Amino acid sequence: MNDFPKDFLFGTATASYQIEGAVHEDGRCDSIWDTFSHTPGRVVDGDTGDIACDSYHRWRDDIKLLADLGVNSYRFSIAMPRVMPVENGPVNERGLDFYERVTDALLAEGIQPVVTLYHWDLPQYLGDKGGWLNRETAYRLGEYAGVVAARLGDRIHTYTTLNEPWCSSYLSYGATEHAPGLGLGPGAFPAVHHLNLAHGLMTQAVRAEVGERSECSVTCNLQLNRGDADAVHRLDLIANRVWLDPMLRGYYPDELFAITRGICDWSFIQDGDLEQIHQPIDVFGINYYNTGLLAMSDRPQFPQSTEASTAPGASDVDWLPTPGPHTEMGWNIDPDGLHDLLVRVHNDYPEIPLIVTENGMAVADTLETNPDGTKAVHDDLRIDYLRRHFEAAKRAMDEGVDLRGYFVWSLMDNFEWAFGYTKRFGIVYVDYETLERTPKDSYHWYRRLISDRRIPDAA
Ligand code: GCO
Repeated sequence: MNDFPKDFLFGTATASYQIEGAVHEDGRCDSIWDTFSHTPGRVVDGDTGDIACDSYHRWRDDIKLLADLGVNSYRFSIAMPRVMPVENGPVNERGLDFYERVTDALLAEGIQPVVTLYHWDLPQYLGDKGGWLNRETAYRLGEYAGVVAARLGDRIHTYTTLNEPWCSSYLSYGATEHAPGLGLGPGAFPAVHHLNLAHGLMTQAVRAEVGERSECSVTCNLQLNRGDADAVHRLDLIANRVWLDPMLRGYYPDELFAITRGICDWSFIQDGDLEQIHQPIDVFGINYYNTGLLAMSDRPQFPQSTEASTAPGASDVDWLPTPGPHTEMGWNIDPDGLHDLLVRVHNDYPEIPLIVTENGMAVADTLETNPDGTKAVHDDLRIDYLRRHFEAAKRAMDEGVDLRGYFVWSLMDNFEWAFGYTKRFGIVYVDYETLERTPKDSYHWYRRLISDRRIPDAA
């Protein structure tokens, strides 16, 4: 008996700035992440994405790794700075050529491309005008989405508009952890709305090119929090329903306005915006890693440096330490949280099929050399993590959740944003001196899962 249906999408995920490098090649312009990573003190060890995994040159090797793994899909992102490097300038065909080559090579291996149109590398020229605080950014992203879809068309299985708008707004404008790192607290709410607007405009632009021949989607890192019920409810509004309701239902919840009264007047919402945002999509992507534990608090919390600062409006919520074990990121391991999150979203939005667009674990991996000179990474912790999360997803499916696929983050170790190269999420090890790739034990484990469509028993 197989655990997963025949057309279930098994994949791995990556993102342009995290793997490509080649930041000055073929006409690419700077992104806000180039600026941020080159600003001293922003990224651990001063790491940047200048070289990263050099996938811009080694993409054939990477596709070979995918083919050997046996995945039927691959989630990667397209860098707007390669496609539209000049403000109001012509489209950069060389940028599109690169992604077209990747797309066709994937298809030749029977691997469906699942494209993220925006995975945080906003062109710096848009950053200079306020980035996501500026409504115009949403329109530029819409145009860009249309340009990509016009070139790649229905060769792309699924177009995903945004990756984790929570990070692109709260973590980037509310807090200081991600580019541009402005630390504005509740000043991040305009970015939230403009990202929602961009999602709607991008979806319409893609549809105008490919109609129903490709699927349209968006990916959010929805939160599954535990603890005090009031606190959990507040964070649900701020971190989950702030995306789900406008995108899938065409409104912001009244309660969201109520709990943010006094810190945001939402006057940046213009007439007609919600109709623009509320576009039919085919599948909703969820990135899941861990859970939170919350309590109500009577301390005012702006600004401060814990996760709460990234959730304006949650100013009366405390994040408590979670019970272990934890990953190298300090994130708790809670597979039930994935099950509970999938069931919750399915119950509240039963019309929309779901996909796990990211799940994985940072481990302090060590590269070992076998007696015969070959190399190996024995990442049992990651295998255990993945096994338990696949089981949790499977349990949710057995209970009726329409889950269409699962993408492991990540195909290979890469630039982990503010953590630089210090955190390894890959199922393939990258030696950053030589850029050599070595499949880890988890890669081999995942290959077995895919070929059997069944979760291998615990060792
Ligand atoms: C995100 C991004 C990825 C990360 C991954 C691990 O979720 O932050 O989509 O780019 O690398 O999640 O933190």
